[in-house]
Amino acid sequence: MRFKISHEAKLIDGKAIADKIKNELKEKISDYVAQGNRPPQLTAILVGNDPASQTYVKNKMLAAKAVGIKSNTIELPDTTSQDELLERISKLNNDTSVDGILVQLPVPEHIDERTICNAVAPSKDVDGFNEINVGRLALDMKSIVPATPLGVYELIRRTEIPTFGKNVVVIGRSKNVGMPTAMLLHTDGRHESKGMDATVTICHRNTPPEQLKKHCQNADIIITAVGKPGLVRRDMVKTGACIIDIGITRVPGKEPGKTKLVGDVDFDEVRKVAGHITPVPGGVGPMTVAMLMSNTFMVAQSLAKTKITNGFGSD
Ligand code: L34
Repeated sequence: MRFKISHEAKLIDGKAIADKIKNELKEKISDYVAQGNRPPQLTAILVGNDPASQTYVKNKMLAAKAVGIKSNTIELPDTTSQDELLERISKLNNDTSVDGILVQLPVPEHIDERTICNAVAPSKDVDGFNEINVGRLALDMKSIVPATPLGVYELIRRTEIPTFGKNVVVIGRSKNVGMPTAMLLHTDGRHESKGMDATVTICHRNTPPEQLKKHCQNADIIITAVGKPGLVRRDMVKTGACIIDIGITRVPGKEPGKTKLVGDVDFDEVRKVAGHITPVPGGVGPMTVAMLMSNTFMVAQSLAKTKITNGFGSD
């Protein structure tokens, strides 16, 4: 009798893990409120009407409601000037009833993303995009960590994928996703910030395809955040590797007029060799939303403490 070699990667169910995190948070927030604190408050600003951004913000508002965070979305037209947006942010920074502030990205082209991210008070910056939080993360200091990289961190940690001394490839070097993800993975776990002690290689658009393949073949964990369907193929993946797919692209579906979401990984083929793999949708996306809730609760707690110690609600 001949044995058929069949193998299928374990699915990392981001939605289920996100639900678990939200349930844990719901309990903690309910205890926090029972102790006499007001519920945490999250305000999102959405400029323009990009359908994907609308979906993501809607998912954030639904999650907030589910865990006991009060939330509000300020919707602004895409003609909003940078000064008007800065004025809105400044008002929220000074509003003691608001804990977390986020400006959903991308913002329209006439608005400078970095100026906007830096305008959010570091203490209320639940996205961790302010230069103070980015800098603190880079220095292994306690900081607010961006939700998507934090989601990837939690997926790896809760799935018990070993990282210490392992080879990780991060594909994509964006400041909001690729860079902070690489930061969490390569840094020393003994510091006050989170660290996973892996050997990290960062690949990007200027990495020659043959080199990308070589780096990936050597990786115990591949994390991709590019937005290019089919980028990670089966021949690039070591048997048993863990694949985390952050890419989200909308492509035409099977039925005419319908679309579907796909990641950067050739899922059906790669799952035959990988050890673990995240799906798209239902992988990193729901984790981003859950970790934003976690950041909002963390910020609310620290702002509440600041109020008690200095008598003021500001930073
Ligand atoms: N300021 N801008 C700011 N903060 C963020 O953390 C984000 N990000 C990214 C885009 N811009 C941002 C998000 O919120 C990506 N992102 C995000 C959030 C939620 C989901 C995906 C990306 C999500 O819920 N994904 C679902 C599918 C949603 C759908 O049907 O389109 C999933 O299962 O992957």
